[in-house]
Amino acid sequence: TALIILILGLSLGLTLGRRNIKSTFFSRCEKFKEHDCKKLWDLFEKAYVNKDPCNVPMEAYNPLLAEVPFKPQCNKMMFWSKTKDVVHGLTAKRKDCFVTLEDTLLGSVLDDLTWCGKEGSKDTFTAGCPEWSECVNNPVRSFWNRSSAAFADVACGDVTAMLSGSIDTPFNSTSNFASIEVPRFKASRVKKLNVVMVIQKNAISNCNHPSLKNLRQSLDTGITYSCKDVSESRIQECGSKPEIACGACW
Ligand code: C8R
Repeated sequence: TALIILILGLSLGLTLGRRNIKSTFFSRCEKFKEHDCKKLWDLFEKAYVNKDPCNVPMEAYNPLLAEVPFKPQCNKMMFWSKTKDVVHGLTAKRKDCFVTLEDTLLGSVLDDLTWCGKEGSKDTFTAGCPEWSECVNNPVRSFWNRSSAAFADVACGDVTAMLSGSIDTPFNSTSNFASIEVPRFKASRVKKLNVVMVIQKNAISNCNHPSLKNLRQSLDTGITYSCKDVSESRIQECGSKPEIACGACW
């Protein structure tokens, strides 16, 4: 009996875990009208189900991305590295000024979720999946890599990036921002990159940091660069005062 209870418990746990990501996917997806969430879930699953969770390349998500391509939103697109909470604290309130990948359907549906499949199973797992750096081609990492690339591909006009003054290397070559997004900004579409250095109380770097030289050098010729040190409180103020014009946030 103990064994039967164990097996029942395990399979119930698995079903609930799966229900969980599927129901999260649908409830988040349904907030965006005019989309067939069932079709999107099926395309999403096809990317990783029944596959070795260390062998899901970026391209596995091509059919999903093709179904809901990102629209260019010139002068509003916001990129970030190691500043996710500050950025989303602002963009949640100032959708009139900025859009991040997490404000798009796919980005918001999959934000903060973990998922993977297994060879020989039609299930989606949310536990026991590879960690971010355990293997490059894991389902979560490949999704963010593929979607960041597609989001950066449509960047246009003046683009903003929030980097962190609280870390040693604000522009780190291993980040998605440095390795995937910046190389895709094209001078034919992007006029300017405005870096906002988020300065928190214990800041250790700012716009003078040497890593930003690498950022300037990796920009396509013709894209103007600027960098401004902005306190976290000023960013929050922009979020809490809708009367501040987008261009006057900092
Ligand atoms: N981007 C990357 N990673 C994202 C993401 C996103 O939009 N959304 C989420 N939730 N994540 P980091 P970075 C998760 O190291 O590497 C895009 C991933 O699961 O602070 O420079 C976005 O457009 C991953 O674990 O930043 C942004 O501009 C971490 O967040 C860059 O790429 C990666 O966060 C940020 O990527």
